[in-house]
Amino acid sequence: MHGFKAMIFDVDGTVADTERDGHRPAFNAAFAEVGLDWHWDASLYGELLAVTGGKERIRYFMTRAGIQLDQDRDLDAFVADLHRRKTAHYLAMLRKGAIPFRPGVMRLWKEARAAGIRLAIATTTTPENVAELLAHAGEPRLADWFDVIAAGDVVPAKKPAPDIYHLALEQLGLDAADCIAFEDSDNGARSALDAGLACLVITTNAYTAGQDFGGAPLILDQLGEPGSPPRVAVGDLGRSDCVDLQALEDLHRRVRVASGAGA
Ligand code: XBP
Ligand code: MG
Repeated sequence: MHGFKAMIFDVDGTVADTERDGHRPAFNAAFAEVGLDWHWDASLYGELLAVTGGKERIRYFMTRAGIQLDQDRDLDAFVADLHRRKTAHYLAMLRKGAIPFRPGVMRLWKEARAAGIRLAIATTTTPENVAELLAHAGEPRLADWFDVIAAGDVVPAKKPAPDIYHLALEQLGLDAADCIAFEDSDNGARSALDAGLACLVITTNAYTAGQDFGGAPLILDQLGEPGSPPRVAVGDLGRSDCVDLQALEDLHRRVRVASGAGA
């Protein structure tokens, strides 16, 4: 018995490093496709990541840049069209296997399955993006490993709002205290913590290193693999040299004790 019953994973930045070399060029390809001279370089994109959701990010960029459409243009339709084009480019990249998983993710999912621990996804990204990422990870029918895939516009408010984690917990039929969340960003951390997921593992990336993760109990640069340990910024892995079930068991117990729920 592992004390916790499910792992809930964020996708972008956590399962795979999708933003700088995945979503970002897909956005730029969509802009070029419709003849816009917009170009999101890596630095600007890092600032735009403050807003989750591709459609919301396009609007945020337009507001920041003071870009307004002609009076007779429908902004919603314009943004939706751009985002549809962007998603097509992103899916094409995924189909080429252009974006690998981060270290330790597949290993941990296999450990969870072997131990009867349930798996779920709670992400802001478009559901098709999740399906395609999982379909090209080299594991047949990987999406079937997940009891819940909560993604995209299915909730009224995206991260940092807790909505998507509330939905995942509801669909799992589990309490937050029985689950561990995995995130990469401050927006994601706030979403998970505000949904009551105090047992939170953060794997930072180039865009999120140094952000404030709201007191997350374990912050590292990756999940690691046996013999290839992560750099641990907050918390510890106990007797493990990577984030494995033993390390997660210890973490979950420490968080429960700290919350007064007992071991
Ligand atoms: C990250 C996001 C998404 C992606 C772009 O989601 O905020 O919006 O950047 O994907 P998470 P879409 O970290 O929660 O996985 O364009 O499909 O939104
Ligand atoms: Mg993320």
